[in-house]
Amino acid sequence: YSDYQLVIVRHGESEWNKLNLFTGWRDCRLSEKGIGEAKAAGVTLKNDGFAFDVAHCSLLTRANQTLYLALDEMDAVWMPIKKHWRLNERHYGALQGKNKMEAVEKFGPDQVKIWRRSYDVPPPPVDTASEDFPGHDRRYKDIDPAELPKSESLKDVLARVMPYWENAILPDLKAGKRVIIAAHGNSLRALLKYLEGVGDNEITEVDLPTGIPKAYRLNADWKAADAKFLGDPAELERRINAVKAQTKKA
Ligand code: DG2
Repeated sequence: YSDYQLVIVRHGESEWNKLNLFTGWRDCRLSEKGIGEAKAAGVTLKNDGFAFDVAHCSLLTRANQTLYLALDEMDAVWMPIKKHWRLNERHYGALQGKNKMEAVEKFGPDQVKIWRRSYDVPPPPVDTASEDFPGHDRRYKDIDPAELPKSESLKDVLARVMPYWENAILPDLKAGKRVIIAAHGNSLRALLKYLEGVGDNEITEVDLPTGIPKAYRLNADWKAADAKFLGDPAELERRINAVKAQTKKA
């Protein structure tokens, strides 16, 4: 795997993934199971011979916990970590804190699928007075409030991830550094869409599993030449199905 320069990993199962709540920019912790998934991701990376020079992470606790636990398994907690709000999860607007199954019952499966997986339809927004508006959180105090989201489609997420890719991650890659990014289901779906050139319709069928690293070999244009999920394929399928099952009736 020595020619795989980039690894992305969605955080392990969070407390709110477990409770089946839309999370977005709400800041929950990993569940016990998610802690295990994060450590297992580190073990897989170590066993597969991966090593990194720098890490990038969102400003949300669940991604930071995952990165720390995975790096710890690799004896690499010393690693420089660059953190940025542009890697945060998609802002889920007025859905944040709502139960995903209850949303299906209230709005129907088609509408909820559009909110979760469509490329360009954002969920209903919150207003700036809402506790869900990031402007009330001191970790975002230095950011122009006009830049902070009240709700985001995947397209909006891609638009705010790209400057960080161009200005922070790409320079590390171009300097020959091996990079790991710990982030979220939708911020990483946006990056994956860009790197793998996935179409606007095709991306609606892509779900990212919790805690399973995906490794990239990049081409001369710094896009995906080859990409693969690491670890046990059966476990990968189980975790992807768990994400899909969040809005499916048993
Ligand atoms: C989940 C993704 O984000 O939810 O915001 O609820 O990756 O931080 O757990 P994450 C959320 P879905 O889009 O899969 O419903």
